[in-house]
Amino acid sequence: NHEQDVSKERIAAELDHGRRRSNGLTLDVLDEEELLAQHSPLMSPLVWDLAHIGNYEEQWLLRAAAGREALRPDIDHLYDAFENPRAERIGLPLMRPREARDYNDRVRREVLDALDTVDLTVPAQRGPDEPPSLLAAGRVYHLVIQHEHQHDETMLATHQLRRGAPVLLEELADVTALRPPADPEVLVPAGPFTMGADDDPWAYDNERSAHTVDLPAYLIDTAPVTNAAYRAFMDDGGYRTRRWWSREGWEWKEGRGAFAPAFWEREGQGWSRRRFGRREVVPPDEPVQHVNFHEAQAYAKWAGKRLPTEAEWEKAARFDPATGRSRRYPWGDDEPTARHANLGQHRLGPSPAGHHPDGASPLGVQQLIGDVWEWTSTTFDGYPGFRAFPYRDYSEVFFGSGYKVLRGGSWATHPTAVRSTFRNWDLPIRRQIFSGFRCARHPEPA
Ligand code: AVJ
Ligand code: FE
Repeated sequence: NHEQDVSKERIAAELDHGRRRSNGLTLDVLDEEELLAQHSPLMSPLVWDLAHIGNYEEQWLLRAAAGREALRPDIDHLYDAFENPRAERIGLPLMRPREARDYNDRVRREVLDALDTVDLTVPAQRGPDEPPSLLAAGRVYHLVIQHEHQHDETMLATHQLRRGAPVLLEELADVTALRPPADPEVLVPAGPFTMGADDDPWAYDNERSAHTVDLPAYLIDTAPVTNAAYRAFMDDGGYRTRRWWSREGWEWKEGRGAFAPAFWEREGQGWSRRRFGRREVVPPDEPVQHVNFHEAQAYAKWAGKRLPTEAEWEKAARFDPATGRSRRYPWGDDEPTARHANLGQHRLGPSPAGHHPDGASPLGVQQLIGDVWEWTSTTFDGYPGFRAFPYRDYSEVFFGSGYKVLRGGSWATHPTAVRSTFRNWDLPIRRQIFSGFRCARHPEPA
């Protein structure tokens, strides 16, 4: 029952977790110069993300949800993601780190003050022609909490692109039991399942509404594709063989001169990689990450398989054949713990394939949530009856324009910011994100 989860104490605690994390990626670890610098044209200066987080919170939790007067309407345009492409943010008159910290603190104090008086028990919908309520079930708070964590993951991608001595600490690998799946693939039987969410107070507009999707039977990998498996593709000339690649994929690869996942470097006969300022041998058993959609698609074709569609991914990640019900997570409806999934930046990378057996789906598919975002073959679009909430620019403006859907979250994703219905999207050429994949295929005729 999701209703029970909606408490103001929980909201305040989650807001605090997000802020500690944001500060831990910025003010606590980098000097002013590094915070103001642009580490890659793909990314914002970290101080932009930081003040954007505060400004977003001001706009949605202070002004829109609590009806309070604007604190800094003059800066809205600086921190508007659409007005300012990432590569241009360095040229804006941005707040300095200290100013951003003071601003964020001030917004947060007022938000917590207003939280005491807002009513989260209002109906979700007043009338058929009224917009859905921002406050009902704490929905707008959940969106803002997730927004901060999404930017924290983005800031981690900036850290990965940054040069210089390591600044991020890795908690000792608290990897759970290694119990690899019995088979490399499982058969998902044909039939309908419920895709998307109606009553989840954390769901974004693009996860709604719940609808029935009937799928033919398919096979899906029980673990994400590993570095070792990906190397077999590379060693077999995968990056030199035209027929494994789509036209756009080949064009990207040739234009870029790509020959391996991002951050990999040749070392003797093997490969090393850069990870948050350290150089290390590529671990064979970890899910491959920093591959883009084209690379994932080429590997799948080489392997005689294909990428799963988004619906196939979601069915594998929540359908329980015993009850016919769709769960919130592969393991059930309980919120993730370290036992279930590698989420929340405890490690600075994925867990080796075969870990987190307690996070397996009823059909025995592992590591669907956490570790690496998984590319699907589906172009990001709205579900039937889509209705933008709370604003068109969150999802709707990206529909139908060639963004590919990624599912399941990564090691860098906070547990509140992912579930089996959560949809992420990016351009097919992007690989600075913590992206990997698993394959699917048509079952052999019996
Ligand atoms: C859902 C990760 C694609 O970072 O572009 C952040 C999330 N939206 N601020 C992004 C988002 C507005 C979004 N992704
Ligand atoms: Fe944002």
